[in-house]
Amino acid sequence: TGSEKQGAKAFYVTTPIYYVNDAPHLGHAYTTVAGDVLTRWHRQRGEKVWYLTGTDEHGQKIMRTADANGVTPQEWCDKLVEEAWKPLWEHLDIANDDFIRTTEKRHTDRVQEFVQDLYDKGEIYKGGYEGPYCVGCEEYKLPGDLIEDEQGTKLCPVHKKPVEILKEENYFFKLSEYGPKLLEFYEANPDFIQPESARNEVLNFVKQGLQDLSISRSTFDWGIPIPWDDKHVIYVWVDALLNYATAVGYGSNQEKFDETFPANVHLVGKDILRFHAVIWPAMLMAQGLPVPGKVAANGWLMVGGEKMSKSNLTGIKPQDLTSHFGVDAYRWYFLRAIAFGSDGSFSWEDFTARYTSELANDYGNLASRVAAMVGKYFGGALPEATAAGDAEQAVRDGLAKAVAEADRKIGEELDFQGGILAIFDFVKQVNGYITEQEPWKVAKDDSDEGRARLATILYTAAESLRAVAVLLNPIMPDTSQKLWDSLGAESVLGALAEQTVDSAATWGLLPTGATVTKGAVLFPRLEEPKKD
Ligand code: ME8
Repeated sequence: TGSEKQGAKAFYVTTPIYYVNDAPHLGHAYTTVAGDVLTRWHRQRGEKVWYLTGTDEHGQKIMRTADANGVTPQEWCDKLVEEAWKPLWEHLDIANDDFIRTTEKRHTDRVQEFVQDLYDKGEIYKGGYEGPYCVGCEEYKLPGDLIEDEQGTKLCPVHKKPVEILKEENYFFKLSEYGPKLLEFYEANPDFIQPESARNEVLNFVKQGLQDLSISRSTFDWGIPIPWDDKHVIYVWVDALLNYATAVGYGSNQEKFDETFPANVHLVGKDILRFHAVIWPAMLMAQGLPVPGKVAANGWLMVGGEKMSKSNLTGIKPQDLTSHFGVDAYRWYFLRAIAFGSDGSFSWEDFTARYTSELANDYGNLASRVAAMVGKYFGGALPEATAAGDAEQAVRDGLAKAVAEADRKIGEELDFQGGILAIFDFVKQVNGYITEQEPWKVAKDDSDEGRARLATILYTAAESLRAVAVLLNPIMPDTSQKLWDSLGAESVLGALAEQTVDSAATWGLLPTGATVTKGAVLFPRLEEPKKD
C-alpha cells in the first residue's frame, strides 16, 4: 500500500459507453464486471488506476426511441441513466472512477475542438456517400458483409434486421490513408488486439483496404454540431470514441490527461472491435496523440444460439440473477464459466451447479469449517504453527503458485477464467490438506505434540484463507470482507482494501492470537431454482 507514485501514469481501463435506448442487460454487465475485476486487481497491486464507464447518448437509435416514447432525447437519456444504468453499476459493486455521458458539456466542447482540429489539418473533406446503413449498429455496412433473409431482403449480420439505404452529403475523415500505418502498428504491437481471432479479423479487414469514414450526418439533428457547418452533426461513433479522451482531461486538464491517457486496456464486445482497433487509433494518429495499449474483445453471451441483445431480450435481468445467487456469485460466474474472448451461454442449471460445488462446497465450507475448528479447539484464538513439515510446505508452495498464476492471468493476460481457476485450485488443495491431516482426529491426542500438530494444521488453513480473501477480493469483494472479518484480520492487518497481491503471497502475515469467529455464511443455500 501507499506505493502509488505521484505523477506516474495510471493503469487506465475503459468499458464501451453503452447506448441508453434501453436498460442494461447481462451482456453490458459482463463487460463492466470484467473491467471492474481487472481494475480492482491492479489496484491491489498497489498501482494507480483509472476505471471509466459511461453512456453513449447521441445518434438516430436514441432519437427514435425517445420519439417513440414521446419525450425529448435528453429527457430519455437522463431518465435511463439515473434510473437504470447508474443504479445497476452500484448494485453490482462496480468501482468506476468516473462516469461519462456524451451529452455533457465537458465532452461535447472537446469533441468539437477535436474535429475542428482535424478539419484544419486537412484530414476531413466534404463528399457524398450512398450505402446500406444499420441503425442498430449506427454503421454503414459493406455490401459484402450483409446477409439475406428468405425473401432476399438484405439484413445486418449482427441485428438480423433490414438495412436502410442512406444517401448523404457528408464530411469524411481520410481513414483510407491510415491503412499502411495501422498495419505497421499492429505488426510492431502483436498484443494490441486480443484475442488472436479478433486480431486476425482486424488484420484481414485492414489489408483489404480502408474506405474513408463518413463522420457527419445531416438527416437528423440529435448529435454534436459540426463546428464549421451546423447543418451537420458529428457521427455518433466519432463522438463516442472520443469519450476515452475527453473524460480524462483532453483539452481541459493536461496534467490529468498526461497521467491517464492513453488507455492501457479498452474492453469491448467483439461487435465493436473495428471501431476501437481501426478507427480509434487512426483518429489518434491523425491528431498526433498516443494510441492505446490494448483492445480486448470479449465474446458474446448467447441465448438460443443468438447474441443476447436489447431487442432479443432473454427475460433474465441481472437483478433476477443477483437476487437468487447474490451479487458476488454473479460477478464470479460469467468470468469463471466463459473463457474471456469466447462466446458462452447462460443457464440456471450451470450457474446453480457451479454455485453449489465451487462456491458453497469448496470455498464456503472451507471457511466455515476452519473457523469452527479454531473456535472449538482453541477458543477462537489463532494458534501458533510450531510443527510445520512437508505437508505445510506443500500448501505454501501451492499458494505461491496460485498467486503468481492469478497475477499473470488476470493482471496481464485478461484470462479471468484461468486466474480464478488458479485460486480455486488452491482452495481445493487446502481442502485436500485438511482431509488428509484429519485435525478432528489429531484433536483427540492431548499430548504437547498432538496440540502442536493441531495448532499447525489450523494455522496453515487459516493463513491460507487469509490469502484467499485477498486474492478473491477483486472478484467477490463482499464475500472477501466477510471472510476477512471472520479471520479477525482487520484489527491486526488493516482493511482488506489495503492488502496487496504481494501480501497474499507473503506467508505468515496473520498473527498468532488473531480472533477467529464463525462469521456470516459466505454462500447461503439457494432457494428453489427459478424457471426461465
Ligand atoms: O455499441 N455479450 O453500445 P451498446 C457480451 N455505444 N457483451 C455484450 C453483449 C452480449 N450479448 N451485448 C452487449 C455500443 N455487450 C456503443 C459503444 S464505445 C465508444 C461505444 C457489451 O449499448 C459489449 O461490451 O450496444 C458490447 O461491445 C457493448 O455491450 C455494446 O453496447
